[in-house]
Amino acid sequence: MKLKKTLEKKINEHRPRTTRLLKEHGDVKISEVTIAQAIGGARGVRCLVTDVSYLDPFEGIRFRGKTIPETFEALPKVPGREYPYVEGFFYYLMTGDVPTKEETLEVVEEFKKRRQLPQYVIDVLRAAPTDTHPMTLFSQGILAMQRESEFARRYAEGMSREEMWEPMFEDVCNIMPKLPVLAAYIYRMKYKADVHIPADPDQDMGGNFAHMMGIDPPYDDVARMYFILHSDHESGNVSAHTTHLVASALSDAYYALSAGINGLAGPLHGLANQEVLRWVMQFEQKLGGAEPTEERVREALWDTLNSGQVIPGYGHAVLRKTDPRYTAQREFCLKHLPDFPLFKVISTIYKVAPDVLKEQGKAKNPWPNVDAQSGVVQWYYGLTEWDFYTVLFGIGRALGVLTNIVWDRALAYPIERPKSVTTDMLEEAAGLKDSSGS
Ligand code: NMX
Ligand code: MLT
Repeated sequence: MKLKKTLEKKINEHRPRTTRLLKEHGDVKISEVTIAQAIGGARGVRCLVTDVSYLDPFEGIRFRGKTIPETFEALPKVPGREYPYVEGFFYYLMTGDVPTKEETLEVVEEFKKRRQLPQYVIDVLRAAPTDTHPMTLFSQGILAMQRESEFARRYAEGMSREEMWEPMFEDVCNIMPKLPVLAAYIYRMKYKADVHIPADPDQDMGGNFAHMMGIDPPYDDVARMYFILHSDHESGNVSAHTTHLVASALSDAYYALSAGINGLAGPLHGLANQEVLRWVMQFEQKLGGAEPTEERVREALWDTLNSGQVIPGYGHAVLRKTDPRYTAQREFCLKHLPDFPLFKVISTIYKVAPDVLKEQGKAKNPWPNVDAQSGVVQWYYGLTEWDFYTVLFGIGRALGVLTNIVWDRALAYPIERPKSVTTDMLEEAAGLKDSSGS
């Protein structure tokens, strides 16, 4: 595969940069840690390295240096469709090179060969109680396939650190194409009377996902847009960090991704996309047919805050403006579904919520994140089962976190192991106590 050859070349070019930084400039400080950061979730502590994406608080995400519109513009598009091949984007994330149409199609064909789900995964899914959350099934499905790991097999045989990126890459190329198939199986098992649709040999990842979900075009393009937008958000977010952390123990990609997906399933992270829809539906139920005016939305948002809950889809640990992933999906809605009532409610929340959060004065970022806008697009195209939404996020997120762990092995990043301190030590550092404890 051209992708693998290009990646190998990039890795060989990159390795001396990391080695030199480590050997000759390892003492240069790039961050300091305060007590607030140690207690407060390491917010703002610079202690992770990735070149796959970078998140500027005001500009938002850049994938390999390109903004979202630049990324969509640069990559080869599926003929007759608006959005690029997900496979071409995977090539781009992995190497930093925009692939040609031929290079993209080579990945499309390779992924088709590797997308078949083993029967034992289906057996695992079917053994779960019917009320099992789709994220649990998704994570279990990934973990069940760990026995296929090339990385684990090669490690057991004995391999050098320099070689490790290669079986990691193979595992990643085996996992990635199976994820949309796994997701579609879970969806149809849970919500579509357990009636399944076989893969279409002529379709790329986005197209085949829409087909296996049983949702007509342009949902194929919605899937491509969605997977690319959700792929990566630098390295400190819970799903990326967890995947990286687990892989740093030389756990393989199956173990690491399954763990990352478990983190994504938290309501302060990826699960916020289902929470947004749940919030809107509860709000509409309470309205009982009355118009969702700005005043009524404001009242409902205050009720949420006053009952000690967060407004889902708003706020961010790094961003300090409207998430450009929100904007990209809002623009999609303005073009394709401007009059959809649910979109109007989401837009009214966008008008009102930032001022409510500013007035409350707690959230450092009162603006919406990606999750505030993603559910309405899904709902419009018929995917109304909101507890499935985070699985969609998980397929997209896998593109980024799996790329990162290939590079982690290529650059021989060591096991991650930050140091902890005790509360006594913090009190001593703050001058509240001397070392005798008094
Ligand atoms: N609604 C109500 N309160 C909020 C919100 C919000 N949307 N966002 C932040 N706060 C509160 C936060 O709980 C904290 O309260 P306290 O001082 O009582 O502990 C205070 O504001 C300061 O928090 P921040 O420093 O602004 O935010 P932090 O970096 O700790 O957390 C999030 C970031 C994203 C977890 C937080 O904004 C949040 O809970 N948002 C709602 C859930 C959500 O949309 N998550 C999805 C994030 C994107 N993703 O896909 O992962
Ligand atoms: C993400 O996409 O991972 C979220 O926006 C959370 C984050 O970046 O912290």
